[in-house]
Amino acid sequence: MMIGVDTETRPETRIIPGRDDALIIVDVQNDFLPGGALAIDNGDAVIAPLNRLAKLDFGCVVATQDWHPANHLSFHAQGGAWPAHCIRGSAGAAFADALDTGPITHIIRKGVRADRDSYSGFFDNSGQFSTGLDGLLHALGIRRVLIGGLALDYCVAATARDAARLGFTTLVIEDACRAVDSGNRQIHAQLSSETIMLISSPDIIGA
Ligand code: VGL
Ligand code: ZN
Repeated sequence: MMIGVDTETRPETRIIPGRDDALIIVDVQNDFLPGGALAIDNGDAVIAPLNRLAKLDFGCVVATQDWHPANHLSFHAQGGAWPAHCIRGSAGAAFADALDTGPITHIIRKGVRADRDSYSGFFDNSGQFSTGLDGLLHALGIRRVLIGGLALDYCVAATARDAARLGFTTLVIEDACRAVDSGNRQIHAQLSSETIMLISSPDIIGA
């Protein structure tokens, strides 16, 4: 059915969360918030919309955690691109205090091997090692995933691309994300493909 006049840039969307939908909360951890080791501008702004969304009737609410050993290859001291962050078990790796962890049904830890990085919540960056998230979602009968968190241009993007490739209907909730490079407009165009839809939380009934 054709709808509306301004549907070319943003298709009209009314999303009703149900049992075959998963909410995936990506890396809402202290080190990615203002004051953290790898702080993302306004990273804490994702928490309020995610807390509202997590209360809705999803089949599961998955939270990912970047969970690195102290000698992780992504750290500057190892020749990597990032300052040391999200060291497993540290305060920086903990979920943000303001994140309501009550509705979270499953926690997926990633980047756990010293010799691999994993932006995606599904696989390491080489695609070789699964976190088990794909099998979990399939076992729970999930068909559609709604994704928010940090950072839009790294771990959210990688998680969304894998979800779409794996056959899940994939929605990225823009106002529930913040990017490392907030000036990068390309990421929005890259993400709004035929297989990934950018939505905002007011599109979701009840949020
Ligand atoms: C992330 C850089 C390094 C992220 C994780 O969560 O987007 N970015 N590790
Ligand atoms: Zn990391």
